[in-house]
Amino acid sequence: MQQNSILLLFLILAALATITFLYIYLSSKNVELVKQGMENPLKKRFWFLLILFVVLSIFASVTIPKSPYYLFADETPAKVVHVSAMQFAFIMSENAIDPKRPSGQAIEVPANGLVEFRVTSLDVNHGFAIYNPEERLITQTQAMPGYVNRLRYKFSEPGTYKIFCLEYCGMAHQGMRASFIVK
Ligand SMILES: [Cu+2]
Repeated sequence: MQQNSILLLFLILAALATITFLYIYLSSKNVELVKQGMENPLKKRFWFLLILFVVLSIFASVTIPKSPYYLFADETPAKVVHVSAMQFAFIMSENAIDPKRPSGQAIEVPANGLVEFRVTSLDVNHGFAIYNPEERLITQTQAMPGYVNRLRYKFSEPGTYKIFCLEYCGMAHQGMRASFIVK
């Protein structure tokens, strides 16, 4: 119900914006000035927008497939790690999650193998950010209640990797951290 009214509001605003732009476009045609011999400014604008559109389309078609959403999309992961974020901890398990029974063992993942993290949250939105042994942020996703976000990565360097929450989630947010080992 609420979604429908938001969609309706969006459609009304989109229609208003279209009418406004159409009005500006039609009122700026200056037919009289063109008749008097002035160069039609709309032609220049048309070519500018066409070239801009072509350049941006080429740019987008090259860069979008390289976005992390498609990273290792057609490979089977060597290891799957289930992650449940909660105030104020990460529960990580090699089996599908049972939040009442965390494994307690440190998670180990293979170096150079494809690792898939299946990340969700048991309460509010959290961040799931992985830092390498030099404490540089290398990849991250959101932990959201009701959703499982897949994060795929290949860790080339063995060592202890840290996980921090990057989404402010409450009073003890800064203490929300975990780690795993790449071997
Ligand atoms: Cu947090």
